[in-house]
Amino acid sequence: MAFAANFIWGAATSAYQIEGAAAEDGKGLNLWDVYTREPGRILDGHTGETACGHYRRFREDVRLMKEIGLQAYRFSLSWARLLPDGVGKVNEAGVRFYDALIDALLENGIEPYITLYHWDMPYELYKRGGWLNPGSPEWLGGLARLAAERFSDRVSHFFTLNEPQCFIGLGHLTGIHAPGLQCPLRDTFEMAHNALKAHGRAVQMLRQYGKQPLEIGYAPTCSAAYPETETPADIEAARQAMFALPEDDRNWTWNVSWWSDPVLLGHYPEEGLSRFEPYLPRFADADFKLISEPIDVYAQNLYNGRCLRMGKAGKPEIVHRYPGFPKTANGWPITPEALYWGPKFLSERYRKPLYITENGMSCHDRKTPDGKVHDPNRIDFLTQYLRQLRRAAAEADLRGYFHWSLMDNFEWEKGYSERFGMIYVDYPTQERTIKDSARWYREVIRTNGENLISNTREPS
Ligand code: IFM
Repeated sequence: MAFAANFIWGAATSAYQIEGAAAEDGKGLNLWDVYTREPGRILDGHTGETACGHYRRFREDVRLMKEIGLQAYRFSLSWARLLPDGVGKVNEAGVRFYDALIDALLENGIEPYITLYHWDMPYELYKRGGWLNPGSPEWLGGLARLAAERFSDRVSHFFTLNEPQCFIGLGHLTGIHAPGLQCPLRDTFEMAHNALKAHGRAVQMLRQYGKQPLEIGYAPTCSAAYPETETPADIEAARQAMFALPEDDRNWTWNVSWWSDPVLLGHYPEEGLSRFEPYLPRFADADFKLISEPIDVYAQNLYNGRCLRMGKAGKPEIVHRYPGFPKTANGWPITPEALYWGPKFLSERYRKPLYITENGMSCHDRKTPDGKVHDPNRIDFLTQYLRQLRRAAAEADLRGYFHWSLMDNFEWEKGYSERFGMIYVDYPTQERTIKDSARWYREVIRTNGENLISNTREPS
């Protein structure tokens, strides 16, 4: 099976991770501006204040995207750049920045895909209770309306939330991300519910104020489950594990079903309603109508997975990784199977067209004396993963793939120590260098993935 002829090949970023210009042209403070200034929060005290300087260098970055041959670029809106207080007065300089970025993309034949929320809540809204405030769905609705009114004449692809698992779990349970809280479980379920309602409200506003028919999606993350062998029993074990809930309640956000069942099936999973009962707020029936406001596409960020077999007791059992199992520079396992089994199981359950909106790896990249950045590990990683995705194309309605990331950037609590980009950024000079993987990706795009299989065996 091949990728569909209209399959989209792109790359992704997020505002706080690349824009910089944290205090320029009327931008308000967001959670990350405040959090990164606290000693000890971020490796080596890094902040996103300057990041990749994309706010000033976006034209150069769009030129590089064109050189790589990208068909699409997924970026997020800095909420506080557009609405410094989160609601109310619009910062026109912020609108002008995104206008110019969108125009530059279109002039270069690159389709813009906007993510509304990639973790950078305006600080003024945090002071009002953040996601715990029952008004938070309306706040995101306001951002969605603004985005529709100002950008949807030229942009027709929108995603609402990026990885709610992370901004609730890492931000409010473990506290390793902004705002750095370790909240009671009860609060986090209420925040999650508000975030899901915010997703629904954003969908409504995009539809109502969109200037053309829009393709709207939702972009959670997951670790896919894949079977040890392709026997029906192991496949079933993986399928069950893919949608199961973590055993440790304080780890509850790391799952697929709590975040996606309500959006696509209109209810929380039964298993969760009984397991988490002691922590749950009261849910109104009307909430589920809002949360499951119809969307057009499902978007999945997907980096790796877990191997499962069916145990003797008829229960899924984890197959532990052997010593020396391949891993990325930040220690994530390299499991290409995730890009076959993940899309397959997600499509079976949710029956929606699917984008992979993030996938990639952190490598110890550096510029060598020949002036280049050789990243064979990334090419190998992507070759293996994309072959599996190509296999999934036979069983899932796959619409596109966005590499994470377009360029090296601020990797949250790890600062600038992790390099996920296809473009190398030398932070002291802000010089960009296209890595070998980007040149290779250009060929993937040009051949619509056919070069992934030339001279090599198809994955079985
Ligand atoms: O950099 C992050 C991104 O912001 C969200 N998804 C995972 C990426 C790599 O950690």
